[in-house]
Amino acid sequence: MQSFSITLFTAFIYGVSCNNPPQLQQNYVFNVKEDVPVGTIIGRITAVDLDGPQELTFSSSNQLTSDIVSLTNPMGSSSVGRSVNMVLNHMLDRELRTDYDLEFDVTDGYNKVHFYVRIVCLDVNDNSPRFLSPSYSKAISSRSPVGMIVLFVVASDIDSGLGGQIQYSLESDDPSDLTYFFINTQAGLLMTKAPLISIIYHEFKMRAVATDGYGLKGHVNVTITVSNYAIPTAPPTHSLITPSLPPVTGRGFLIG
Ligand SMILES: *[C@@H]1O[C@H](CO)[C@@H](O)[C@H](O)[C@H]1NC(C)=O
Ligand SMILES: [Ca+2]
Ligand SMILES: [Ca+2]
Ligand SMILES: [Ca+2]
Repeated sequence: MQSFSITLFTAFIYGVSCNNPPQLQQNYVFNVKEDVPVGTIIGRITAVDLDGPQELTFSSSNQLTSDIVSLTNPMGSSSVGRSVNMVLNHMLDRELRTDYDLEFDVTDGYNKVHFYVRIVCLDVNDNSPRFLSPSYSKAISSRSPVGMIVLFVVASDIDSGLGGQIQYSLESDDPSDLTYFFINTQAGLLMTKAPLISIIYHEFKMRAVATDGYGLKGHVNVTITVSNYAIPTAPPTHSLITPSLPPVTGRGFLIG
C-alpha cells in the first residue's frame, strides 16, 4: 500500500520534471520607430522545446498586447527553434507612450510559459513647434530705448532630441520692420533694435517663427504698436483735445 502511493508520487514528480518547458531564445526587446506602418513585421520570437509533447504555440496573454501586435507565420520545428512574427496592429506614438511590455504565453501542450517582450518606441520628428499663445501683441512708446525687451514668445515641441529643440526668429512681409526689432534665437525675447523715435504711430505686423532642429516650423502673429502718445496703447479717438490726429495705419515719420 505504502509502496504503491510512493510509486504514484514518484511517477507524478517524474512526469512533471521529465517534460521540459519551452525556452525562449533570448529576452526580446524591439525598437520600433513611431512612424512604422501597421502590418510591418517588427520582430521575430523564437523558442525551443526538445521534448514536446506538441509543437510550440504562441499567444498574446492580454488585451493591450493583442491590440498592438499579432503573432503570425509560426515556423520551424520546436526541437531546433520555432518562431513567430510580431506584426504591428496599431501605429505607435512616442509622444503618448514610450515603451510597452507586451505579454505572451508559449506552450508545448504540457507546460505554459509566460513571457514579456519589450517594445521601445523610437522618436520621429513628427511635431512642429507650437506657440503657447495664439498671437502676441504689445503697444510701446516711440521713446523706447534700443535693446528694450518688448515681449517674449514661447513655443514647445514635444519630440525628443534635436526634433524638440527650438530656435526663434522674426519675419515680416515688410523687411524694413526687421531693422527695428529682432528676436533672441534661444530665449524668444523680442527686442528693439533701432530708435523708434521718428514713428508717430505704426502697427508692426510681424511673425515669430519657431524652428525645430530638423527644420519643422511653427508661426505666430506678433503685432507691435508703436506710438508717440503718452499712453502707448490704441490711438486716441477723435476729440477736441487732439486736433491733429496722426495716421491710424501706415508708418508716420516726424519731419525734422
Ligand atoms: C496672421 O496675420 C495674417 C496677416 O497679417 C492674417 O492673414 C492671419 O489671419 C493672422 N493669423 C492669425 C492666426 O491671427
Ligand atoms: Ca516540453
Ligand atoms: Ca515624435
Ligand atoms: Ca519637432
